[in-house]
Amino acid sequence: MGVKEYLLGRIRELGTIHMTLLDPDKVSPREFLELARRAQDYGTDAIMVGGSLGVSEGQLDEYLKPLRDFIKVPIILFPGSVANLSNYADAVFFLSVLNSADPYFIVGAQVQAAVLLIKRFRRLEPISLAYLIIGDGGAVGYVSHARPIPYDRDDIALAYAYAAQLMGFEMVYLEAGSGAREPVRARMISRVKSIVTRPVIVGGGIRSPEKAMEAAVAGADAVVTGTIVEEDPELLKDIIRAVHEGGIKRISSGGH
Ligand code: 1GP
Repeated sequence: MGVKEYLLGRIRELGTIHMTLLDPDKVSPREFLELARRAQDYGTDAIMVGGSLGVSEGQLDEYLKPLRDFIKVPIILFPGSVANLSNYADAVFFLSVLNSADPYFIVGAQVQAAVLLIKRFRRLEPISLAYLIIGDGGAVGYVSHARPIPYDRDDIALAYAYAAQLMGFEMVYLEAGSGAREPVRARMISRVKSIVTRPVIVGGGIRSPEKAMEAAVAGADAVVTGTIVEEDPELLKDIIRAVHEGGIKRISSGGH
């Protein structure tokens, strides 16, 4: 089964899935493996690997290779640049920063990456993703020259997300930026989900079970947490549980 098919199946079953984001730039290879194992034990549905700054291809292979023996959930690359590809992962979010002001981040890097995927990374499953930077935006918003959509402009987020669906993107990611002071608001998530039928992933600044559940109940198909995994791995267990509970609650009450 492909990774996309697996994710869609889990979303159908649970309403909302949880994905753990690990940044090789922030931990040692040993800690990286340990965190991935813990996240898997706690019930995360996939491991995402990426960061906005400073990860080379050789470094990525060194971090990912040992994971293959221990991690059974999919490992999905979440690249900050075209140098962040590795054959030791299962899939790659082939992402376009749709609200960047620089065409390089919308289609330039993707053309370079397409060549690499054809020639060197044939076993990686690409999953196209419209990456929308919201509010704070964090490092990724800064680096990708984004014009972040204000937290309260649900109408602009909806317009971008629906445009992304019409343009054929397989998934949409509402990103407040790693470590954001405020996560994407529930109202924006539910507004986007009222029209968009592709999976909507939400992340950035979620560091409590309450906020994670709020995103799931509002309609997020996937909730991503990164910073909290490094800061307080114990809390991750409660966050994953809250995401799954929120998703089940939403689908059993007939929500989208
Ligand atoms: C960043 O959305 C992710 O790309 C996760 O953000 O590190 O704030 O959890 P946090």
